[in-house]
Amino acid sequence: MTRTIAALLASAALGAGMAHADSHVSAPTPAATAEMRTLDGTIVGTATLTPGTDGVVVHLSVEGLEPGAKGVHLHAVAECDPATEFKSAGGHIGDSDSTHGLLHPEGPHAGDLPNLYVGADGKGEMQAFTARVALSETPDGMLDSDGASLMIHASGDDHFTQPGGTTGARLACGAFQPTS
Ligand SMILES: [Cu+2]
Ligand SMILES: [Zn+2]
Repeated sequence: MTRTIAALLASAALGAGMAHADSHVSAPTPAATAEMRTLDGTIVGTATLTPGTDGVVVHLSVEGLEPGAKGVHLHAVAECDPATEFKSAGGHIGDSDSTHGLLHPEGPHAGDLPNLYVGADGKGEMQAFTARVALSETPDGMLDSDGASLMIHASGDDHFTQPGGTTGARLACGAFQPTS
């Protein structure tokens, strides 16, 4: 009897799977991922970029960081060299086109994002949607020849102060790699 029910459940699950496949809509998957590392090389988390119809979902998950608000930006170059204190990653994407800050009247930069909040346990998670960047391989795209990176800063971004919004030192950097 139990065996029969298990078999029925298995076939029901299979049927559901087939129905989903027939819908011709596949679940979105990240187009690029980045391993987040601090200056001493410690891996503190992962970032992903998933393209939607008119923008990109950025997801960031971290652990082992000091609690509090951390500024997060998309930087212009996929190069996280600790010897340069991560200055190798360049500035915020679009920093020559406008003013820094999600809340600045003349902003924001294309690469500006909301803050990451790290809890008392050192863990934090951020998900944000932005329509100001694209994952294209064109010069403006994040998968152009010099790529793009995600930067976590030591302090929270006030989304207004110039040039980088009170975010302080570059704490952790991740260079995006295409997943395919
Ligand atoms: Cu930054
Ligand atoms: Zn900026």
